Amino acid sequence: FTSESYPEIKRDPKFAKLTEEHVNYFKGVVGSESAIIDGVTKDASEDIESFNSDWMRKFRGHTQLVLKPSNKEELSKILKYCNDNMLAVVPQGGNSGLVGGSVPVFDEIVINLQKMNKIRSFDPVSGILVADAGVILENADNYLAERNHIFPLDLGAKGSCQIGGNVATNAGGLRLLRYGSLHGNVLGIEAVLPDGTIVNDLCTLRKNNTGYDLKQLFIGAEGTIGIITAVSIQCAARSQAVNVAYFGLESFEKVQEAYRTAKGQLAEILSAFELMDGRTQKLVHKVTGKKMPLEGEYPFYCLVETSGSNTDHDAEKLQGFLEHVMETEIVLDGTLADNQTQIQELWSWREGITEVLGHEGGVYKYDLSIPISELYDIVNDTRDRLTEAGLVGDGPDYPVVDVVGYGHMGDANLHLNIPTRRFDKAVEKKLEPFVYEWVQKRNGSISAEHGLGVTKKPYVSYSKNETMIRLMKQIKDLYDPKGIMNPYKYI
Ligand code: FAD
Ligand code: 2HG
Ligand code: ZN
Repeated sequence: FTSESYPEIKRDPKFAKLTEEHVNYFKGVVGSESAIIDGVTKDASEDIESFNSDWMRKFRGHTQLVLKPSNKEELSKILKYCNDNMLAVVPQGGNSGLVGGSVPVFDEIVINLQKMNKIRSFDPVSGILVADAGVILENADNYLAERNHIFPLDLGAKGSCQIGGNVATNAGGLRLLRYGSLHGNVLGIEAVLPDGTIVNDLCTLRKNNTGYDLKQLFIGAEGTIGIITAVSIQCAARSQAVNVAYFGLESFEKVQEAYRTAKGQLAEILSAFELMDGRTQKLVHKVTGKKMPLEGEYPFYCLVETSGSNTDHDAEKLQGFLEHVMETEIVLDGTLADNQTQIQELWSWREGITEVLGHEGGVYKYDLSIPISELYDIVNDTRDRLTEAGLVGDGPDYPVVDVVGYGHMGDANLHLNIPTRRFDKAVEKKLEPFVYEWVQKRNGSISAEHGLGVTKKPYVSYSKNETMIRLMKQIKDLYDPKGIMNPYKYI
């Protein structure tokens, strides 16, 4: 999609168009090497295209300018100038977001945080890390690993996403079940507001009841009220003993039983419980060519991870759990990994799904919160609906390759994905608003963890009532009265 694919979104004429004078100002602030320019002057130092298109290659904007400030003072000058001159901006971290929020819709200036990438401090007693927003998640976690701690968030895009982007999207990921959401773990935030004000709320206290907790507004705001420049975050001690089991199951009822049993028997050492349907696993096999972890084929799979402090104790617990779920036929087959290589290999069958889904063309993605007992029904209902319409099948005549589901079972968060050979209006019409209505009927959420971006903005009323939307708009107007921050998205 480019902005032309959204005829309903028009470039807002209140925003100024970039001029050579603007560019000269910005170059004076960040230096020529930190301003990637295309179209205004001819000295583009880096390909601007990668900043204009998103991870899925689904959304593409037309920015002519990418700025990479090195510190909050530079950023403050940039934003104040943009605000004074009505120049729209898009904050950008690792550009791994899945809702089209991190790239421009039209010609908004991209402000990329990659140069603000220093760890500021770590306290091994409290476990509190303070780091710049542009630190890549995996780098933060490796830094913590050397100090026997763990970042409380992990996700498949860890090698490219930034912790500022993670906080801005309130990313959930693979271990939310164990460590909780960023709303609980983030203790403080430093940010720059559109008028250039530097907000220093980089508190490193676990407890602080001294008025409205304003940092929470930035968590999940997707760059619509300000740009996060640093975060302080509570990190747990890293577990010494990690084990992963991968199971094949005959039905979603059995997956639920397995989850209940895991919570009961593995209790405090359970650190992840992930769901994959058989179709996703076949797709990973087909695209990567890797041998499947289990001999037989099953309609459902789950990945269970334990993290504890005592290897013998954990192994005993896990062994007991395995014996129980096999004897009672809750699971039909399983395999266990207890060294790092095997563990990573099993995780790749879960973490690698997003990547392989895009293999044949485009993907329609829905990131849903649904009451757990009905979590998988949306996949069957959607598949039936598209099949009845003659849209799913093998071969080029059919736009839809398959309808698959996977996700964070422990968080009742399902990723409904419809991989396609091409984007097709007939498919879109069958999917929307069907999926959103389905979710609304069950009081679910149309965006569990990826955010609203440009894709979910028109549908927010399926999960938020009028009063809530009005309050959200008031917040937006208070922080960004001129509306320059990530326009056309979120609200
Ligand atoms: P970007 O994509 O650059 O930006 C995302 C949004 O945040 C945009 O609206 C942008 O304007 C804003 N933003 C970025 N940085 C800042 C900042 N410093 N201040 C203010 N606003 C900012 N998400 C999950 O929740 N769970 C998962 O398990 C998960 N797995 C993924 C796996 C893969 C393979 C991929 C590609 C994505 C996955 N995601 C997942 C999506 C997730 O949103 C992003 O990976 C991540 O949180 C975004 O970080 P980023 O630095 O790439 O941000
Ligand atoms: C995951 O859990 C991510 O793997 C991505 O949130 C989900 O691609 C998706 O739909
Ligand atoms: Zn996810």
